[in-house]
Amino acid sequence: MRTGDTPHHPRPGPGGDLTDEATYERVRTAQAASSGHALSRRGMLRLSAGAGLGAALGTAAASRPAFAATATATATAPATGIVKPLPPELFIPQGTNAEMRWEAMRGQGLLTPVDRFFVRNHVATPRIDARTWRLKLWGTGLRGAPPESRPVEFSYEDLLGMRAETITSFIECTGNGRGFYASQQGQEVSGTPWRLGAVGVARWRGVPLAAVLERAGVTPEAVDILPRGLDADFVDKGENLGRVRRPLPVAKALKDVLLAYEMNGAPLPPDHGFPVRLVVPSWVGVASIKWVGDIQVADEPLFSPWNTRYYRLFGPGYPPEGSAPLTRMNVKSAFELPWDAPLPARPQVLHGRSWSGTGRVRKVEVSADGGRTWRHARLRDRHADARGWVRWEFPWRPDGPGRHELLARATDDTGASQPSTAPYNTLGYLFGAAVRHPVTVS
Ligand SMILES: Nc1nc2c(c(=O)[nH]1)N[C@H]1C(S)=C(S)[C@@H](COP(=O)(O)O)O[C@H]1N2
Ligand SMILES: [Mo]
Repeated sequence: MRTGDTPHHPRPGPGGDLTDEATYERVRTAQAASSGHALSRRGMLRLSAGAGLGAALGTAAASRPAFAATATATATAPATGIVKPLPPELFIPQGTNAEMRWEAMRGQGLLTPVDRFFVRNHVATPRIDARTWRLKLWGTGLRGAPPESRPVEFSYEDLLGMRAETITSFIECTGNGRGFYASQQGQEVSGTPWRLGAVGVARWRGVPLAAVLERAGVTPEAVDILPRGLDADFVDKGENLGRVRRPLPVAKALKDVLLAYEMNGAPLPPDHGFPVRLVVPSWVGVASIKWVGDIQVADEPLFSPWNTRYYRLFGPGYPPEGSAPLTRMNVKSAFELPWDAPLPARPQVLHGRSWSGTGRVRKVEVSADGGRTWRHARLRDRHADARGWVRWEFPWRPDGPGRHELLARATDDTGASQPSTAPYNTLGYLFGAAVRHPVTVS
């Protein structure tokens, strides 16, 4: 829920409602064609597949601004680069990332405590000094078009002094559930093989990005913003892709995006973006840039590897340059149970949660016989924030000892639901099928 009075009236962006994926792609393609940058689809594919995308496109990646040096980016915990403790009862290690164990949500309220909130890091968590940190806005979409070398600046104190807003929203990695493409569908995909624990819901407090953009002098001609993290350059198989950054349409930026400095009532922890991160509700997790250092505001479409070679759907049925850049997350459900949970052979109540980036969860059904029969679960949080999740309960009497497969599927108020198989894509994004959760009754 958005609190406080809300004087920001998001106007439709200059190219229509770019918060919708299909519109986004159509408008962007037209804009790219007319902007004189001759960024054809084929050209973009070539660039995104080859080296030096940022340099070739002349975006923020190309130049290394002097102010990058003001961030003190140092790796911390040697193994993962993650600062907070990762006790094995709460987390599953996933390289530089940490996945939440779903049994850790059992008995919790609507929020995911920070001690178990998943971490998705391209590189190590940087340690940033809030006293010297500055948020810098620059680019052709601001009045007077400040260059990167003389940006409009905001200190941490400046942001704390602006009118705050609080929202409850999930952040979910686009690859959440990716492991099930292989284990449940026999399909090979690349990327971190998460189960369902790359999602968390928190209460985020901060300044509406709209207020900061307005104060910085955003013009009606602005089209895209490009927030960039202060973590180290991301190197993919020997290729330096620069710092993590992903363009966001101005329409979405003005709508409901937060520059958050608090998570669940405390200052953002280092791993989740201290001092300030973006929270882009309902959208793919990568949009919520952590440790944001600067934001380019442009009067033309912007590109980075994170909206060209990643975070699109690739594979059979998709054009060579991929689908439109991914925007909203899909519908998912998870049981608050260990994987391969041992369960007693008596009547019991199963618990879980469902969430959706496309609407409010209205219905959850559970199958305890591998998907043959389904019964309604009881929703506990029908009126909870639509950008969070709902908890549900399902009374179950096991029909006997042995291995069972539990499935849950939710439907939101747009009618979006969870199919029995997820459409394949090579990078394993948006696994929205009902997950077969194994349990052993004895
Ligand atoms: N600067 C920066 N921002 C980032 C990332 C990153 O590696 N660097 N990872 C992104 C991805 S892919 C996800 S899913 C979310 C994860 O947020 P969390 O680690 O707070 O759970 O942060 C996003 N923001
Ligand atoms: Mo992600």
